Amino acid sequence: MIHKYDDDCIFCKIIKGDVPSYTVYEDDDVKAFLDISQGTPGHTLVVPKTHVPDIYAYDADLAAAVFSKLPLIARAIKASNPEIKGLNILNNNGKVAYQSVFHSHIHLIPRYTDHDDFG
Ligand code: DGP
Repeated sequence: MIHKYDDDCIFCKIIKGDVPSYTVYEDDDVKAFLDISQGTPGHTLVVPKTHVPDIYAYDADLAAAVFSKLPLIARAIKASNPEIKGLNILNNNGKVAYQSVFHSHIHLIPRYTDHDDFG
């Protein structure tokens, strides 16, 4: 796959290695790295290596290449810490949906404690 690169995109710079990140997983199509916030330890972002702004720009091949990796990466996150009890998977599209970086990415957010407020 030929990867599109955007000079102004922070995630393109991370993928290229020009901005440092902590890599969780990488192959020809995707890179997974720790989110800078780490408000929840292990919070990981999975990004396509080609610059696409959001879900609307995916074709079926790119969707398969990216989303098929989620179980593998989820298992790696779970295996990294026995305290992890669950995982949220989140993908924001558009400013009103709280997207702040316009290179598509999927949040994998591990959860550590049991709580009863989700019903
Ligand atoms: P979103 O709001 O869904 O667009 O999430 C963007 C996420 O990207 C946010 O949780 C913080 C993360 N982020 C922004 N800049 C950087 C960076 O330079 N490095 C890393 N590792 N994460 C970043």
